[in-house]
Amino acid sequence: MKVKKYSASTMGEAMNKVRTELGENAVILNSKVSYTGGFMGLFKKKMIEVIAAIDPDVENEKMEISRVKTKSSASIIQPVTEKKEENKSNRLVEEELKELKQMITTLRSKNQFEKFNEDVQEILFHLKNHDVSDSALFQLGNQLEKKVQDGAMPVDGRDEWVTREVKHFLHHHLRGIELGGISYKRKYINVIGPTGVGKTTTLAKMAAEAVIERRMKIAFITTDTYRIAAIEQLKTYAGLLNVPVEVVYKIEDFKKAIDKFIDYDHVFIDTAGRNFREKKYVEDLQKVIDFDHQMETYLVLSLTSKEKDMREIISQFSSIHIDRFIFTKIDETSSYGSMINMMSEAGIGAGYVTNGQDVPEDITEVNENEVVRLLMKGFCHERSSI
Ligand SMILES: Nc1nc2c(ncn2[C@@H]2O[C@H](COP(=O)(O)OP(=O)(O)O)[C@@H](O)[C@H]2O)c(=O)[nH]1
Ligand SMILES: [Mg+2]
Repeated sequence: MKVKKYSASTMGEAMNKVRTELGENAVILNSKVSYTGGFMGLFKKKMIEVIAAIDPDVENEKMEISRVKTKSSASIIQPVTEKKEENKSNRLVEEELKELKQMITTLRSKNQFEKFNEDVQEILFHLKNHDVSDSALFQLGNQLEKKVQDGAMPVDGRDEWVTREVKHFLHHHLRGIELGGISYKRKYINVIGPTGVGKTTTLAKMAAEAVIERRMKIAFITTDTYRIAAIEQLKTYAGLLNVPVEVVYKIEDFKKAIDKFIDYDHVFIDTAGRNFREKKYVEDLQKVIDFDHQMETYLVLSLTSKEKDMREIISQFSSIHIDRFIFTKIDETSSYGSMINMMSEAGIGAGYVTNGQDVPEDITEVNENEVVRLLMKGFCHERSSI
């Protein structure tokens, strides 16, 4: 608290002094009139004495308030877009919070695998993280639970035991479904699927294996004539492998290409996403190639897609018999369960998984061991870090 005394000949003058020195918020504590000087009671000078004070804390607080006021009034004149952005991000944060709350509530309220032994729960949660379907998980859970109750789970080497059991389960779960890459029993190898999933890149990887490792005489045909870049892309790979390419615009070109490659071991056919959605294309092509005996068809799906979309794609391409799936871009996801779900739902096995853009190396043929290896990724690590 700052206290000061002011003297002036008039009250107005005194107040002016106070205002100038202490500001508008000064408080008058006391004021009195006094007389100075003069002679024998005459000619005395009237003086006004004022004691005023100011509290610095109050002053600071007021200054803060006035700053806040300035800020908020500034926000009123913010550009509308900025305001909208702010509202949008607030809404997003609110939505995320809501989602998180829901997740916590779900986690708290039910552990869907609680009826199983803890060791069983652990593998089920691991596979659930991979998005393996609940129905498969409950089947696996029931089987494992029984074995655990019977004391079949060893104290040492539990991870290995669980891995073997998962493999055993998948063997049954996917029974009757053929896994594995090109059989080399059919001349034409055809990749179909939506644009951008990796058909051309994968076809080049598959062809490279035939040329480099199997020393086969192969050729490419492309019917993806919608984009110049798509033709150039395949021509580049063909150039690297030193094999011919025929670009096919209409069914007559197809006939000519087939004649041209009559003495080749295999012909790898690249397609545009839309080809096999067009009934006419399929009908025309069927007149030239005996699909059942001469063609092996791979439907390419990206593992980065949602399962719902994969189902939709499978049904869109149902005009043609699909021999096997190829799951691409597994390097861009950490959950591989959709592979199992799609295979078991559609009754179609997988030929390959691809894990990168590099041709020819980023491709692996699928077998049971590979599926289990992918699904168990991180499981042993999780356990040892507990
Ligand atoms: N990360 C990743 N990218 C891939 C993979 N396979 C293909 N791609 C990329 O996906 C994009 C589309 O591939 P492309 O073969 O042209 O697809 P298409 O339209 O189905 O023929 C290209 O950039 C490829 O390099 C893969 O396994 N992993
Ligand atoms: Mg392509």
